[in-house]
Amino acid sequence: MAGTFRFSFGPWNIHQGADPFGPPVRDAIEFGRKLGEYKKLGFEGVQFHDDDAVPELNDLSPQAIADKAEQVRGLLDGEGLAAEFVAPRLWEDPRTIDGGYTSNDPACRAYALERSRKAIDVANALGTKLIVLWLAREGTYIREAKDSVVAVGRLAEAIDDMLAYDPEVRIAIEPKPNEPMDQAYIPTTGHAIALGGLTADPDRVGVNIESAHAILAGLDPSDEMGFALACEKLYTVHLNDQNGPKFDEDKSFGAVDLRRAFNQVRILDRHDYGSNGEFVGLDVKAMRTQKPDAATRHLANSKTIFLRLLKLSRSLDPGKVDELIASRDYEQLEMTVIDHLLGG
Ligand code: XUL
Ligand code: MN
Repeated sequence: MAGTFRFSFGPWNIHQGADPFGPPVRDAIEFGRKLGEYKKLGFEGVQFHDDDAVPELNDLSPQAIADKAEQVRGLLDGEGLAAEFVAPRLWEDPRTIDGGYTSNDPACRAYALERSRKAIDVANALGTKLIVLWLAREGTYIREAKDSVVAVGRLAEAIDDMLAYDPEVRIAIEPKPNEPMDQAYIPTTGHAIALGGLTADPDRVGVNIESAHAILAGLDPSDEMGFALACEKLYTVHLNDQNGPKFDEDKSFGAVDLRRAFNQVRILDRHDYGSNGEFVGLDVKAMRTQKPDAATRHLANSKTIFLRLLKLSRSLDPGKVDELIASRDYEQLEMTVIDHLLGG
């Protein structure tokens, strides 16, 4: 209950503000300068896509990939930072147009497996054993395009390939119901955990729950986290917020619905999330309107909101809550929670 938390985010969370309808509005910030921001903002962990650490890795030899990743490890060590995870970026290459592991083209599927093994090499050089799989294009725009039974089998086989490639690696699947695809094959936490059960080593397959993705699926993020915690599968989180079922907004944590954020903090804290070294990860974007000199404020704000909600969760009188639960007085429980959130 009284654990402390370590926070992480990915370099893509400091970005230039481009969206599908308009170009960047802020200058690019060089990777080394981004790393320099972490400690200043109070963060200890860095989340990576494979090519955040090793740009253009498709064109590099295994030795060149290892050398470049070692160089990044040196930068991390110099800043006193740890790599939290590496995620293979399987949604930009022309070979992943129709998906990676579930592509109908065997050559494209082979590329996806090879790229995933390279991501594991990068993770090893950076000093982490955690791989995040956001299954971006593993789905369809029209149902007839793929056979869903075959597709799920291919996802399990791809994960098996990674588990066999490195017997120590752990895989955190990041479910998302849609975007970029119309329908994704792994839309929710339950799907992700069940997919892990189809693999050769379910004990090494868990989840990364993103608040916004759960909300897009019409689900409550704290209950999604609770489900994963009950299954001992919550390897990491991507906290943020989302204003209803529209495009993935990646808003600052708690910025839309403070009570929903409060309940995420509460379930994590009450069940000792972090006690096995898990980070509290953020996946938040600065608004496109934000001027360059303050384009990291969303990160600091999200962390501050988390810590303020943590204080509120820990100061909510447990005796009073238990009493209201025992008497099934949920109207008063609701008012007690709201009073507490309002500082009353
Ligand atoms: C996409 C998303 C990704 C993953 C990492 O919606 O959340 O940034 O978190 O690949
Ligand atoms: Mn995410």
